[in-house]
Amino acid sequence: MTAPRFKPLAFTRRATADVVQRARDFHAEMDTRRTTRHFSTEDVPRTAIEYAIRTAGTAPSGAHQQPWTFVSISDPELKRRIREAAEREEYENYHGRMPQEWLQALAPLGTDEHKAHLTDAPWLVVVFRRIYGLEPDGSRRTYYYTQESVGIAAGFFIAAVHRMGLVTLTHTPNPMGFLSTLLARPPNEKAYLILPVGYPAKDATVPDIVRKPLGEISVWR
Ligand code: IYR
Repeated sequence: MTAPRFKPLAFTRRATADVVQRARDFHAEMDTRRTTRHFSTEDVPRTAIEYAIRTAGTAPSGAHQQPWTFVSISDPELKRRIREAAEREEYENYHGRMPQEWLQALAPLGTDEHKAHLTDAPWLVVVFRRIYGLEPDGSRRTYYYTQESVGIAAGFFIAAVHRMGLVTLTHTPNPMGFLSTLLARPPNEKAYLILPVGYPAKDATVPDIVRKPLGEISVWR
């Protein structure tokens, strides 16, 4: 057993009015975030991606096990192979594997098996979830709450990308096993999400949909 070690919390105390104003400002900024499927091929510096990953890495995680790996791909040939494999799976999804109810749920979003974002975006960041730890001697270590932890980290990543002035898309090709093969990931990592990152295309569009208002997503007691 390792004994806990503590240090003072680094914390900036803000006046209540500032708290509310900062809450408002952050919401206003996040409310302009949209998921688009239309990316420009324009380059984005690697440093920007590195900072988004660093931000994701600040997420809380079960037992602080940080069960995530971010694989960033800019190599056009590898992006092409990922797109090819994703489109092959998605063709099956849209032409028989997805039940009618699912296709109906997606209809307003206009998604289909064509995944141009996988080759247009200058970066693909594939988030892997570590389902267990591997010790140097090869033994397994149980990891806790990995779904929640990686979900939170992905959320931080998405917020970071928006904040820096770029766009991303939460893409979950199904099944995602091909990513482990193409990216040579170890058996304790499972692909969780593909996040293409870049500038939006000049003619990028988004579905004309609205977010639920506060009253519909909150309960107060
Ligand atoms: N994975 C498929 C289908 C898909 C499913 C949901 I739920 C979405 O919100 C969007 C797409 C695809 O990537 O097209």
